[in-house]
Amino acid sequence: MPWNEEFECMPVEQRQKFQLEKLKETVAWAYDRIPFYKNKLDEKGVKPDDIRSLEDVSKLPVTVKTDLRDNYPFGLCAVPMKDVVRVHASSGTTGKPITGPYTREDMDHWAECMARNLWAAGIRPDDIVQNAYGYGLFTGGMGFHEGATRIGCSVVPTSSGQTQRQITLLQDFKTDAFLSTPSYALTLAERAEDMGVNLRELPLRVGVFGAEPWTPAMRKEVEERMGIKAMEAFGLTELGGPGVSFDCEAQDGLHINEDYYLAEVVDPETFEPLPIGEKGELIFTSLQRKAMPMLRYRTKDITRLRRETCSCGRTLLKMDKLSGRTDDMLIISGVNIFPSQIESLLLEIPEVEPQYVLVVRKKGYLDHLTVRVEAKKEIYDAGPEKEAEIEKKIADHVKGMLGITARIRLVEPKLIERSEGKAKRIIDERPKE
Ligand code: ADP
Ligand code: K
Ligand code: ZN
Repeated sequence: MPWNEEFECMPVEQRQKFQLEKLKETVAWAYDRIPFYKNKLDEKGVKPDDIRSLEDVSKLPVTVKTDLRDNYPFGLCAVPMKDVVRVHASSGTTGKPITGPYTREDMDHWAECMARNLWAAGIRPDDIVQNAYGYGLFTGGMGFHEGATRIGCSVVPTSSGQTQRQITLLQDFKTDAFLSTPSYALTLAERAEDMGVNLRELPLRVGVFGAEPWTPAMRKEVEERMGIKAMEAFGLTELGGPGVSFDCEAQDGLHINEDYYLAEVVDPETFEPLPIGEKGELIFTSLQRKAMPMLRYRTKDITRLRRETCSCGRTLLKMDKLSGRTDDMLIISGVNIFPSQIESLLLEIPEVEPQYVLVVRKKGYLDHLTVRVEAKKEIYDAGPEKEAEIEKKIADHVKGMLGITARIRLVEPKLIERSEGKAKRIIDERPKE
């Protein structure tokens, strides 16, 4: 049984009627209260009344990250500050942060979306839930906290870091569920091994991981090393944080909380809407947010939507697990590569740890890729010849599978910085344009 059977299993047509009503409300709300949106709609000659079907969403202007930066901190806020009860922010990598204000009602909806996510992962009121997403401005910590509290779990707000203490608490509290980024899950698993703690023998049963890309191979690795089921969460600050989509027991794509988010996939270059089933850039329009409604936000995430009846009974539209962000795409020898493709290949090589960074440099007109990956201890100890052999083996594998030439550099164990939140996988040494 889902957390909210009515909305999660609603017949598609009935839900679409609901979405259309909410879409009209959202467009009018944004138009009337946020000068930025009024100007953008006026420029396009679109009035809120022009939205008569869900397809009409494509008449609306798109919103991009720089729009949020330009309107920092509260230029896109639709309500007076007395109605704002929470502000989160995302630092991004460059420039000013972007903010996410919430009304009391927005907070209530967020908790609902997150409760659906955690419930779908099999988390119940009698579970002890250790939340190792960072608490603070980052939406992860508080978002998961709200959802687990809504279910009625016993929430242990460890926040990220202090890995040894996390492991002690897993043992002492007999934690049932662990929440963190996937890269931190790996950091934790590795530290437990170093401490001589076998996580597989603990009561720990499930983890819900998100906020950064991870491959199906990495999911399997985490499941095996921790002895748990590894479930997934997806979201972004611009749309209120985690709770946008989540996977179910089928572990086959993520269900979108469609009564809160209208999803589209477009061609990333032309913005032309693509039919369901085609791969492109994911765009979301919020349907119930009051403090910061979002019209057609370009996520830069690449995926495919699927309308199908899931074995779990939910009728919510599905998105494929993400293959990458347009921002992270590398063009090596003319081939488009996402870091996730390299990650999948590295996980097939037993002689290395799945701890890696990709270094991109420019040589002439071409981008060159160096993969730094940690050797397992016994390989490192065996010396340079053994290392060279493994480097060649990986390079051949990369060439064979992806058609690109990459330099592979095995580095000593524990050299690559361990992630406590989102892992940094790319070091870009190309000159800035
Ligand atoms: P930032 O953009 O600064 O990283 P956010 O915390 O808002 O700030 O990150 C949102 C982004 O994180 C998404 O657009 C997506 O690229 C990535 N992300 C979130 N959840 C997942 C997930 N489950 N799988 C892959 N990527 C994810
Ligand atoms: K409880
Ligand atoms: Zn399902």
